[in-house]
Amino acid sequence: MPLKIICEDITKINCDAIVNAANSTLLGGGGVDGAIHKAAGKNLLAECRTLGGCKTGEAKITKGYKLPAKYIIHTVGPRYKDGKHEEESYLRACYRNSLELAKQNKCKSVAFPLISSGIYMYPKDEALKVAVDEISTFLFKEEMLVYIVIYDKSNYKIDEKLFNDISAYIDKNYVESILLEKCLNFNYDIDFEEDEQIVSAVESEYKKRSLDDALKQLDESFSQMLLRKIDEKGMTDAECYKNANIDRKLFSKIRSNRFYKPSKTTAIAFAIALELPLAETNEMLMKAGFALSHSNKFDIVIEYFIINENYNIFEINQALFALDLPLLGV
Ligand code: AR6
Repeated sequence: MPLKIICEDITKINCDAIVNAANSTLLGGGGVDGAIHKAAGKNLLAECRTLGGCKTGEAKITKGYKLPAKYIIHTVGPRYKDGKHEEESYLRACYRNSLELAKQNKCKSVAFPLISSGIYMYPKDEALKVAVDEISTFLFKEEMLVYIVIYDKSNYKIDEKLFNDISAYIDKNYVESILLEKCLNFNYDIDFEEDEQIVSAVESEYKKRSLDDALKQLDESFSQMLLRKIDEKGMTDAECYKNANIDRKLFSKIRSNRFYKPSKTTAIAFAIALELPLAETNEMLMKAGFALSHSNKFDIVIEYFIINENYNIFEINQALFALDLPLLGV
């Protein structure tokens, strides 16, 4: 099951377990730890006293008491000094051990704060990268719904270079598209170069196929195209829906109903999972009644990742989240 990034107070989340960024005494503190103890009530502290503390990178579980969550998994992140004191491997261990504990306790859904990224000073963009990396590795093997909970969105950071590249791409294409619209309204002549490139890529894709194949594929539905592409790529169904950040149940629905009409974000998620180039992505989207356009920031960001052949859905979602745009899959 998928990874979701959300903006929330973790104490309000209704899922099987929430994770606490604790300290090694497990007896409460500031930040998210303080908020969790406050919301869960005094019985949490009483149970924590019986646990004998917890080492950095390890995790222990308690009941959720007054929280909507059934369990609290307490993990102790590293204090960030300079990145040369095994901070990253301790932080990775926090996610791995917490997820393992959730699995042992049959949790189907777990919510994480960005461990170590507050009082322990781990740089937020790097903390996020570690979180996404460890959680997505876990989700390729296991079925679970995992949330990364961002408390203070204004502090949310993705890799600076990526952010700047995407912003430049949006500026160029979005602004051009708005100008184009204005020019068309005033009947100015305009060079349609980039959109022509897309049209000619689609055309040449069609030319490569025999007429027979092309005719057959004309009335192929979204679901049929998806299953054909999975076969052609030699993927398993699970590889495809996991790479698409889509849960197994939704995939089964699409698989069993050839007329299933997915949402635009689901359709794009599958195109990304299949690593389709732009022309084929548009072809697949058309089957579901959608298209990528330059007058929509979301579409431009998707196009940016496809053109740069970056098909990592979790990275794409981090960027979409940072830009307040809808996420793929989930
Ligand atoms: N919901 C979700 N996230 C939150 C919440 C909340 N209610 N409150 C804060 N955060 P921190 P650490 C975010 O400092 O860096 C404690 O005293 C916050 O914005 O809580 O691992 C412990 O006892 C930040 O991104 O934990 C330890 O001594 C993230 O949670 C020490 O702090 C983690 O920030 C642990 O420090």
